Amino acid sequence: MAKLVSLPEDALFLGLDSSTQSLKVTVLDANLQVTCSRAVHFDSELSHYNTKDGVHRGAGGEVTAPVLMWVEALEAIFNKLKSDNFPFERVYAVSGSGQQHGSVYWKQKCGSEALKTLDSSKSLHLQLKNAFSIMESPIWMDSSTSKQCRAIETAIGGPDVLAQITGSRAYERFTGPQIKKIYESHKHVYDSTERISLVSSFMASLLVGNYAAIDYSDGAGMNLMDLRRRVWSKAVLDVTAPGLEDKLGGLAPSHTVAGKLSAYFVERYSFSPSCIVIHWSGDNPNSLAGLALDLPGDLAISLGTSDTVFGITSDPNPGLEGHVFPNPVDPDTYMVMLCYKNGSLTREGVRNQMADGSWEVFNHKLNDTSPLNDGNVGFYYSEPEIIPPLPAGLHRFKLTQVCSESNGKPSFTAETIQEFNPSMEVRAIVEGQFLSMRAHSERIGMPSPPERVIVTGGGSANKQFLKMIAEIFGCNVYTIERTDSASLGAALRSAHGWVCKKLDKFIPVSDLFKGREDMNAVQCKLVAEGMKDSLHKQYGLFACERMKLEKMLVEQLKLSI
Ligand code: XUL
Repeated sequence: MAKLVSLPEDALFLGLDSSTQSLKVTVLDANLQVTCSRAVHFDSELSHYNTKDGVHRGAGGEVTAPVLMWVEALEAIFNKLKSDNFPFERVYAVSGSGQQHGSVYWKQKCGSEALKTLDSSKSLHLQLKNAFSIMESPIWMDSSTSKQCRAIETAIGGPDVLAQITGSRAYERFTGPQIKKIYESHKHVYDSTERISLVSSFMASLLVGNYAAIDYSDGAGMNLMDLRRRVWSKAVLDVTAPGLEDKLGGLAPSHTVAGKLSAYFVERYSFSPSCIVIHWSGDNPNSLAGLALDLPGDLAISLGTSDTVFGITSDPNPGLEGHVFPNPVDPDTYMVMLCYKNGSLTREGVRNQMADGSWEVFNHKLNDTSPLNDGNVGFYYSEPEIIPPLPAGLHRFKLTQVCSESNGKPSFTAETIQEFNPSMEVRAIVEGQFLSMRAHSERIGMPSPPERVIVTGGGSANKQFLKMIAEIFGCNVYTIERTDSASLGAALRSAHGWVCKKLDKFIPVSDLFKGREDMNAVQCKLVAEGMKDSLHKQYGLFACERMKLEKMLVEQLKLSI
């Protein structure tokens, strides 16, 4: 029987999630059971900031959010807990999750000064209204920095060199290109900035009453950090903006302590003065923690508006697609992430056209066809895709296996096809999406087969999809019924960080789960069994052929992959 890591009986651990549209909180007790959760919705509850879906959209792809709205949301959520008579004094640690890549600019002389001299009888946002050099923070939805991305990549020696150093090629939403744009277009604002925080480290700064370091996992979403050495890359800083290192401050392992909760919150809400703040991290790293992925080979697939794949590996291979971040709950391993733009809406488009808008009909059609779809493969992009970078469009091919070549390996010919029948079309879209996930996750360093796949998001309700994922990936597939994996992950990281601090050493987060198998985060359900069998092997060959077709399409459409 595994030894239980004991937590004080009365302890509560808070996980906040400052996401694009809301601020949420999830509270765990000493058995790591969720005892309470609350949320503040930006558009409706802080409507004076006039956001739509939590953001302001400007010209040329600019997307920002008001920094003071995030501050006010923090007050609002604590006020809600206060009116619920929440026992703040039992909270041992707080951590959090922030939408990745978004950045906050603290004004010279005003920022840290304001944080350090907060008066607990006054509201937080009023005291911080002059603390920022930029009131509108650029966020992950911003796509206005293509020029800066290309300039950084060229100056550093190419996109692959940047990916090798930082874990990702340059992306418009990443913080380095965003900072470069501010430096180039508003130099005086850049010069008047004392510290640049990420949304995650910004929220942690509010809680500790001082500038908090950026954690390794979220730091890797900036195109500025040396992924393996976990320091700012001087070479990349030099091609981004002058004097940047001083403005970024330090980096810290995600499971470590950012500081004690500031007197402001202790006095205003009656938190215990010994309550600590564990470094915040990005929403995707927190979700990885919230889904209890903890071992190399664990993979999660979220089937939503966009599809996201993330997993843990000890041997990442950063390249021209996807992202590699340090694992937020294990400094020795890495988290890989792939974001697809064409997810559920594209599947629904095919369902509407080919299956009378019904998932039932869609699934019948899937059953009419067999795995591998008689060699019929398709690429379905109703939106311009990121993986691979292709414009909206449809491409259909028929693969035919030809006699083994002299080296004995099977080879294929591919013929362009104009139309598939509805059943083929239905299988081609889903099989194509999952084959792409397998091929790209292997390319970025996930083992084949993975240890297990956890499927979340709306699409995880479709049993046929789960069966197909098990066949394609060749491993068991599980589902987890949680919609708040980021705030749950933050609450778990809060407990994990508190234990590591108490023991004065790092312990694997899985040690926390031992003996607590009934807790929400680890309660995943086996929904489909998969095997490393001949079908898995055959799908592997198809995945390779698909990658060749994908490369050809990218070259044909004159876009660099
Ligand atoms: C990840 C990304 C989004 C945001 C959403 O790279 O840009 O998932 O983190 O909050």
